[in-house]
Amino acid sequence: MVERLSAAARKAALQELAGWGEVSGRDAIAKTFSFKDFNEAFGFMARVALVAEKRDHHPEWRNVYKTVEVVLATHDADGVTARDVDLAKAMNKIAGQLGVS
Ligand code: H2B
Repeated sequence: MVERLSAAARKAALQELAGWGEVSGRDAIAKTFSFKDFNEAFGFMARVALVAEKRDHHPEWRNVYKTVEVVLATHDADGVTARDVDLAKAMNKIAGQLGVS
């Protein structure tokens, strides 16, 4: 079982993760991605879904038109772990490939 990150480790990880922040009242990290249009937002979600399924680590997310609100936590650990940090990095990379930070 993967370990929850300490508050200090989570903070350090967040400094390397553009656009990600803490969720108030919960041990989780979040980012809202904003795309050009729905097509691009859904394309992002489709790409991320393939990565998430491969890693067996899945986001909580909500799409409204061209935005995708993402919350990451490791449910099995009831908090943020390295698996969330790694998925957040992958999401930033995929968004970057679509021309969005
Ligand atoms: N996703 C996330 N975000 N956290 C988990 O703890 C988790 C998951 N666990 N996806 C996986 C699936 C687990 O439920 C299965 C049985 O491996």
